[in-house]
Amino acid sequence: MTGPVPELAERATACAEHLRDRDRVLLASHIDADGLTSAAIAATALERAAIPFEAVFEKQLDEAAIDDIAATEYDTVLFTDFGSGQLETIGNHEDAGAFTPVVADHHQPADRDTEYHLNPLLFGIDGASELSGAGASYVLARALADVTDAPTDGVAADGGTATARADNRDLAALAVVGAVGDMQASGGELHGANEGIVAEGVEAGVLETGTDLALYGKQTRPLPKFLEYATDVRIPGISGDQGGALRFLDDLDLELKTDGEWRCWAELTAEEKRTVASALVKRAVSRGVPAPKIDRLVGTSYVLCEEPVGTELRDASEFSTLLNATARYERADVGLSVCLGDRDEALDRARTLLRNHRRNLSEGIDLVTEEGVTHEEHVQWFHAGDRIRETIVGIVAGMAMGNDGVSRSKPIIAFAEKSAERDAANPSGDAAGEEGGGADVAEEVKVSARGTHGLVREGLDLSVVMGEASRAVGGDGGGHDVAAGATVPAGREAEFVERADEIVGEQLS
Ligand SMILES: [Mn+2]
Repeated sequence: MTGPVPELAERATACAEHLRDRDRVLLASHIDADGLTSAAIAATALERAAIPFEAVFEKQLDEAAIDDIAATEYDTVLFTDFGSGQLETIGNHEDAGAFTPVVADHHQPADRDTEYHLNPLLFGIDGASELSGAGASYVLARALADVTDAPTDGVAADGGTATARADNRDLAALAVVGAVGDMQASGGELHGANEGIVAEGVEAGVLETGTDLALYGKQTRPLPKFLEYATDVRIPGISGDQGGALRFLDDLDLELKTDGEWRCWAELTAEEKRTVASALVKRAVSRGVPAPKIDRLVGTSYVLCEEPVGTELRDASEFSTLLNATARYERADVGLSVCLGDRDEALDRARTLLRNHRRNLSEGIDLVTEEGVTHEEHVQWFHAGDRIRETIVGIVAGMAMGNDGVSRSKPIIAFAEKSAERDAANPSGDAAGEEGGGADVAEEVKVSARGTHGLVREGLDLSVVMGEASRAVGGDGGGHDVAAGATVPAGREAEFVERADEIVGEQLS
């Protein structure tokens, strides 16, 4: 078979054959929505192939993490959603005979290569937009089913579903969640190699696609919130306007409540959806929203049709948000269990994490808005200290832009204390003296910067700003043009701001 991505078929088969002949495998994956779905796909495929395995997760696959992996008794390590960029360190362990790596990744490879390396970038496919880590893992999973004896139990009885399980095509749904989680649905839909995976998922009966409103929360948000919270394309009088969103819905001649409770978008009939969507477009046009923005209101929806209507698991975008919430709070175990089908304890836990995450965001935004930011000539900034977690301070900064006193015409820089995880066991957040490098983390400050796409069009590149300004004060950083981050030594924040202000001034001049 050629598999869902023909260019990768031969390498995928080589990787799969190597895995098939192992007694056991260590599976190491990245902690984010793409990494969790990658791990779930790989774990399911290994289990179906009767290859015993254990899974570990890392936020960053640094040298220490790779050393820890090498110190285990496993002879074969399957890396998913990372590993390509770390092949120098991994290769040193391979040379020393510690383990044989199998890598299913989509990030930029290091200068060194290895035999069982499955990465779209090696075969002329864009890893940033056309295939995710979960996609690469899916290609591997399909090959693994192909090189192992598929269990034939139930094939005759269950027909298509059992066949999809036997050849791992049912895992396409998770691959799509991973791709969407890695922001690969640019312009409202998935492209390139991802399309082949979508097609297999549709064929296997686990995915449905359709043209739909490209707003977040189709499955779980009550209609007024669904419209009010949609801020990607701002519609005056509805976006961010609770009363406006309610009035807009009231004016439509539709029965949008069941037993006094607002329905969600996914529960509407096709006819009702058409009525709301066309009224929304009409409103946008009449309020002067430009045509290219209005186009962005519509996109392709990826529905996991075996999941119940009205749950976040049914919508690829909501599913990935749920997984990111588990990842952000170091609960990869919870995210993985949800991907593997736990619909009880793990799903409850994941939902609680997402609720808490949203509360933390809203408290963070309130804090920034109340205390305000300091305006320099070209940038604005605030220091959250330990009052906003470093893992969410960047999102908070971005969301606060446009609030009272926080401009959208300058990038925003946010500082937060870098500290070891503040969990229940360590509520004070005092990381000093903790194991695992606690002493030096307390001396570093996390910096996050956010801009707008408008500023980027004018020349802003925050990855350069963060990189140069942080290195000027003895730190390091990078990222993307519109969002970037850095770590700087505590006490050097003022110098950092001064340098960043200069660089932004040059970029926007
Ligand atoms: Mn990824």
